[in-house]
Amino acid sequence: MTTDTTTSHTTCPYCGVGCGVEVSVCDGRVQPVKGIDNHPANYGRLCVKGSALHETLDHDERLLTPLIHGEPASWDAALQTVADKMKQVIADHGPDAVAFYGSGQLLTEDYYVANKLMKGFIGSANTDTNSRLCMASAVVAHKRAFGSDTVPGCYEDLEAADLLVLVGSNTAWAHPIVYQRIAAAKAARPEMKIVVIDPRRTATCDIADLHLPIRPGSDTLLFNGLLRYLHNERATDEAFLQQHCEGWETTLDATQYDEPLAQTIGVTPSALAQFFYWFKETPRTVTVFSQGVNQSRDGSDKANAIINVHLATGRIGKPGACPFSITGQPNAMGGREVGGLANQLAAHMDFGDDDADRVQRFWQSPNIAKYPGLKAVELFQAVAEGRIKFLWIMSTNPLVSMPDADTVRTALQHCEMVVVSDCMRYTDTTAAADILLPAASWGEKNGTVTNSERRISRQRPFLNAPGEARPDWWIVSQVGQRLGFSNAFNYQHPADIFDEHARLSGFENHGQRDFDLSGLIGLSQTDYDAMLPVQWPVNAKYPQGRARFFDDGRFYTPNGKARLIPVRAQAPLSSSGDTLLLNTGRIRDHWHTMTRTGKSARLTQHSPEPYVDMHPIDAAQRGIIDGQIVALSNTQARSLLRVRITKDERQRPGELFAPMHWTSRYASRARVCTLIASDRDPHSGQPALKAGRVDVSPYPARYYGFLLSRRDIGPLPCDYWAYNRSADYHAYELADAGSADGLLQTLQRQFPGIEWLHVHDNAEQHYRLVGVEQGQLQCLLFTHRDHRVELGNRRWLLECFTSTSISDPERLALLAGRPREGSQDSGAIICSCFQVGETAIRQAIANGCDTTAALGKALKCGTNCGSCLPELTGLIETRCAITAESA
Ligand SMILES: Nc1nc2c(c(=O)[nH]1)N[C@H]1C(S)=C(S)[C@@H](COP(=O)(O)OP(=O)(O)OC[C@H]3O[C@@H](n4cnc5c(=O)[nH]c(N)nc54)[C@H](O)[C@@H]3O)O[C@H]1N2
Ligand SMILES: Nc1nc2c(c(=O)[nH]1)N[C@H]1C(S)=C(S)[C@@H](COP(=O)(O)OP(=O)(O)OC[C@H]3O[C@@H](n4cnc5c(=O)[nH]c(N)nc54)[C@H](O)[C@@H]3O)O[C@H]1N2
Ligand code: SF4
Ligand SMILES: [Mo]
Repeated sequence: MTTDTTTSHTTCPYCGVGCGVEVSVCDGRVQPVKGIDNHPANYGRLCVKGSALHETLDHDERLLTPLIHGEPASWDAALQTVADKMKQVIADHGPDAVAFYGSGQLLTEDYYVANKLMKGFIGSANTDTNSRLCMASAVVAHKRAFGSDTVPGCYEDLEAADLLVLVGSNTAWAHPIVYQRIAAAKAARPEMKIVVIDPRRTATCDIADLHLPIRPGSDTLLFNGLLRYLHNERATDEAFLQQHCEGWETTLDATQYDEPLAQTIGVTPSALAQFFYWFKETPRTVTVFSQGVNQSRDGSDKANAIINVHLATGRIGKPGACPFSITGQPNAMGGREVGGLANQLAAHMDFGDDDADRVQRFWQSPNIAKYPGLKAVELFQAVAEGRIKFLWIMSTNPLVSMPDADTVRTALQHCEMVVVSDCMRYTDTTAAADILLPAASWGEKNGTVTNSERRISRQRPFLNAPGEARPDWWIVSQVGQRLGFSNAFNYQHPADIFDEHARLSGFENHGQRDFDLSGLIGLSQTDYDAMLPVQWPVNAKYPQGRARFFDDGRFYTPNGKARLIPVRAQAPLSSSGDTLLLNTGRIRDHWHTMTRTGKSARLTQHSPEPYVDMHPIDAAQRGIIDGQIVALSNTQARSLLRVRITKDERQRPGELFAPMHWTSRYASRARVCTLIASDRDPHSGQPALKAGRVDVSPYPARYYGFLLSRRDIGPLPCDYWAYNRSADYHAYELADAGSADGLLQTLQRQFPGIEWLHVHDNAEQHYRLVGVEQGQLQCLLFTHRDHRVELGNRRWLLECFTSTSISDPERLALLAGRPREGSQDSGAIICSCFQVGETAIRQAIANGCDTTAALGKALKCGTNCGSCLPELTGLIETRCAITAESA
């Protein structure tokens, strides 16, 4: 028997680390993916999300054909409808009445075409992107300081640093392979110091020498304080400041503060002193910053406060020394290159006369945008006010990810036409669309992405797109042609687009612009296919790419000097009265709105439910007990989440943390963005997504429970439900303040004529219902008034859905919720790769495994992607603490 295997090298579609992924397709089946050994981002490693990529490629819930008002349509009809509407709106109301809203998950080629169409041919700059929610503050800070949006360093700098400061970055979960590289560097050089600055004690703190749990919003105060300290200690680099910087005096002036700094920012004086001292003493310092900085009402100032201390100490452009804005999405950086943000034109050029003229000549465009367009929040406001009448959303899910997301939903209802290009049929945003366009997905698409260290890598296709799905560049080009711009959008292959993008970057550049791919002009399709990962710029001076910018002390400002930016610190955020601060962000195994990771049972099990972390004091004040459902509410919305009362000072009092990931597809009321106000940074327009304000109260549940079903039942008629699935089952967690009657009726409708076994005890709201059909378990509902009552061995129950038949004695066991001979619940899955649960890990630790290596040997946990290593360490440490206490 022969097997037909093809192997491709591509790039992970998740985070900005940009890991190389090797995919083999054997007789049409995608094999478990591997890291590419010599890819400079990951050197063979993949994190748990990357390792599970092959589990997310099925066509379940894919959008397979264009839909006009829910009805299948031909591409021709859909594209013509879109183009006709755009023409009409532009004719009647001008170009600013149409808008695009894109994403850092588009490939560079897709993004380039969308940006060119809007800014160069329609003549409006109303094309913004979810990068507004992500990197916009860092972009402002870079441009203010360097005159260009340049990330100065590279991943090797993180390994070479003697002091690594991680600010508002949960690297362990959000950039796991960078984290592993840092952890390995620290293991090799234990003298390397790591400082984490984050109000929460995150998994990233596990490798930290020092954690500063600052009050949220106090980063500018902290870094201004550091600058003043460095000045007082004469630890600034006077020569560098003199020769290569300006703005020092005014910047220093702005760092005045009156109150004792440590107290104001909420850390101990000794911890603060330690951090300052290490910073002063360590020339090789890298400061990594992410959303705890960017997503703030003063995100740009926070970022400049960080860059200021690097400029003042000359710690930039040197191995192991730079400020490092780490990007979130796989192509956040590519989006910035093409000009995806409404306030950029293209190829790192702005709207000034020279740039606009240059880009117009290059594109031969009839109508170039002359001024910036609306930024995301304003853009959706303009939709709500009827100023934008046509909106095209590509590769993003704003009804989940935008602040005040319910208002965004209402805005779309007022829009004359909403077009959504997505790979998936059922998202909150596709539900609001008039026209749905099916996009090709990862594995089907062909193009390039740029990671956090400016490294361009190829995403190569290894599957055919299903149904009628098409690449985004093709979809946009087709509309461009139908708008009458046939020549400008006559692309045949992404390589054509990449070539044009490279040519524009080099056009009349003469070293004036940092972004320059002139060395990649004229690649044949074969060269493009074979392109190896390379860091921009790629030009005559740097034919192999450039690892570090500013090593020559030259910046992209008119006089070539970097600018220190005076930033006045605002007071830290604080809770007021009963209202608590709501911090939001990521969890380890989910990606954004879960459209891809929600398909992998392995990934879902790490955190199967939407939750909120709460400090024990706040919980006690409100009579909240661990594990119950709580309501988070404010004037905008109300959410229901499972509460986790935190231990070990993981959470500061007065502050909550909730993951951003859950959508209407996965839970009844867990879109936390509905609770967040649209406050934003005045310079970048980036919303303060980490700074919600909510009241919290116990949800008066009459019953709690769970439902397991062989069939997808969709949204359930109960107040709280949270959904996850595998190939064999669909699982729901439940709670409701009313009776379960509606739910029981739904089940009877869903499973007509099947055999039901049940027991119930009304007083306790204790139901056990098991539905069997033709000897096969179909459905199972267990409820109880008290969420603490353990209703059965969940893992075993789920396994029962994999068996083809259930024997008579087993039915009774099912009703009891436990296998007859009694076995232990494996507990929460800690190691997703090898499906190792907490129970087995605790057992092994009790039996003497006192290192992660020993656990790996005994159970294999932690030996593949390594994402669970921080948690394994935590379990070992807890055990040691208990042993020490009882000794
Ligand atoms: N698993 C996973 N990984 C991802 C993603 C994902 O969805 N899932 N998404 C990717 C994307 S697009 C992005 S942008 C990145 C984001 O990566 P990160 O920025 O690392 O992730 P977040 O969890 O959003 O936020 C980081 C931390 O900021 C802290 N923080 C909140 N307020 C403040 C503050 O005022 N000051 C400071 N110093 N810290 C604060 C939070 O407590 C949180 O721990 O992750 C990328 N990687
Ligand atoms: N509360 C809170 N909100 C946040 C954040 C936070 O920390 N807290 N973080 C913000 C940040 S940093 C980000 S980046 C955003 C992310 O938020 P979103 O961009 O809204 O989230 P995604 O789930 O990544 O949405 C991508 C969508 O595009 C589809 N898609 C995937 N690939 C393709 C493709 O190739 N083509 C097309 N056309 N569609 C595709 C997916 O199915 C999905 O529906 O969330 C922001 N919102
Ligand atoms: S760290 Fe994980 S999610 Fe990020 S690119 Fe690498 S494999 Fe993908
Ligand atoms: Mo992001």
